[in-house]
Amino acid sequence: MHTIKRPFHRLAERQFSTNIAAHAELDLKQTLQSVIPKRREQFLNVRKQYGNKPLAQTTVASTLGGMRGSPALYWESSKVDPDKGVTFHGRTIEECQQVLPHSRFDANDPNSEFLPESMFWFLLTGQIPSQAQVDSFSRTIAEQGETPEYILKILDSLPATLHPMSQLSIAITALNNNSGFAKAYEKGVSKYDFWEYAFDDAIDLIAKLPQIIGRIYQNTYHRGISSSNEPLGTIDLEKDWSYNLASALGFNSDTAHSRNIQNFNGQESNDFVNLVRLYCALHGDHEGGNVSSHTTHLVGSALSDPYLSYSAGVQGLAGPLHGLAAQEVVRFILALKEDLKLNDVSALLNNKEVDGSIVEYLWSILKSGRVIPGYGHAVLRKPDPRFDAMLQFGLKRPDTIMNKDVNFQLVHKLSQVAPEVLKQHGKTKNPFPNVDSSSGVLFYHYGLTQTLFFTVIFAGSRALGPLSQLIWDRILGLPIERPKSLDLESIIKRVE
Ligand code: CMX
Repeated sequence: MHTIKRPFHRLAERQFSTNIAAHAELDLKQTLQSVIPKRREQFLNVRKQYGNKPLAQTTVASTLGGMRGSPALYWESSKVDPDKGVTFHGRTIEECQQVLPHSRFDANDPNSEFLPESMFWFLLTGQIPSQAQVDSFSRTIAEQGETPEYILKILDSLPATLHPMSQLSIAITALNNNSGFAKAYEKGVSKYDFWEYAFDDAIDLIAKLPQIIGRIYQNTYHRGISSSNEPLGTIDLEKDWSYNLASALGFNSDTAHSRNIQNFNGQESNDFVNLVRLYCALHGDHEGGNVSSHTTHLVGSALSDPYLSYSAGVQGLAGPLHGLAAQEVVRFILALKEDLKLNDVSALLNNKEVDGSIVEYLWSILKSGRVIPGYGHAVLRKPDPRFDAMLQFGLKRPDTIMNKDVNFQLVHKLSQVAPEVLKQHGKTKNPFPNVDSSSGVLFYHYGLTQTLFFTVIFAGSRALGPLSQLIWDRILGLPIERPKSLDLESIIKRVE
């Protein structure tokens, strides 16, 4: 392992510059700079003091079984407790909902949700940003939101039949033409300065996701934008990232910035933007071992730039056992509704007969060797608190969702009956709903019915955690990952 010897002179210069002192509040990069020295020192101390201590003894089952339980990864921003679910720098989802800033335009809306920008700030620095800090950060990323023409041309050239996740990973990969990190590396910049370039790339990538995601959606499902002279996905510099993402999708009543393809009124538009905010903030990070996060971290450990690293993570997210599950859940709910002819919300409430037929339906799925989508988890052993938070979004809107939407009611109902069935089935270690159970039906409710597309929005949100970690990987000078692999004979030899 290498030791970082050189002081962060650029950091010191910045911290004491009159420029910063003149402003009451630090921006995101300055806030990060202010927390780096202490954390670096802690990191180096832990490595020095405990470097030779065993952390855990792995088992053959773990090596042959997806490395379950093997504490092999370092991750700064979040932890997943099997019973409590995810915490971000020690704070639960509920606490984040209480303390992280919302859009300044929604100060009086009791149903507004905190911003993914606030979450990114918190993940990266461990500090709760002020409203002014988040407003200014939202502005910064909106200002960087224009996607280069060549990326849009690449997207426009792709067949609409290409999976939207493939389109997304192509766009993110090609965006690495923007990478200051790759250019700095080529110029021979000191490795102690890498993180600043990784930071700039990460912000640039996150900023461009709304337009990229919007373009993929329009091209795939609305035959591009060429037939219309109306604006689409124009970035509103005053508004937050989720607002601009909703605009880019055409799911916004703000026709100055988008086509209003759903004909939303102001309330529907506002609710959809809040759904995007909640969804993206909650899906941003889930410790380091999940496929998308781990892949980003692994590829980044080879000093591939943030665009290449994250596009690799996106490809992992496209797997049906990971990010694709939300689409599977909606398809499952629609099939369940049709097969059992459940078209009326009132028929679902307090109806023991319906409960019985749902249970029977679940058994038929399990007996045919299929999984119940949206249930189970590699780490969690209780209902996913992200599921609860998304469910609450619908429960808080009785007049539009809870008492009106059969799909949402079915998700709610399933969460009450499926765990018992899975427990009796006896295979699943976690018989409870995971995050994917509730998210897709909410998008579906607002007219985003293209289930294949859900994972693309997941990918937009998942940029937050892995890119924040990638910056820390460069701050701490983490080395290239190179775990040991064993063949079957070597395993037998070691344990016999
Ligand atoms: N329905 C039926 N059987 C299930 C099940 C489910 N929802 N979840 C797990 N099982 C089965 C597994 O297939 C496995 O069976 P075999 O022993 O025959 O192979 C057994 O239960 C044990 O699996 P596990 O240890 O509980 O779960 P894993 O850690 O291997 O897998 C997960 C976790 C999420 C892939 C799995 O629960 C699953 O396939 N769920 C359905 C798909 C889903 O909802 N995915 C979203 C996950 C959230 C995310 O990461 O994005």
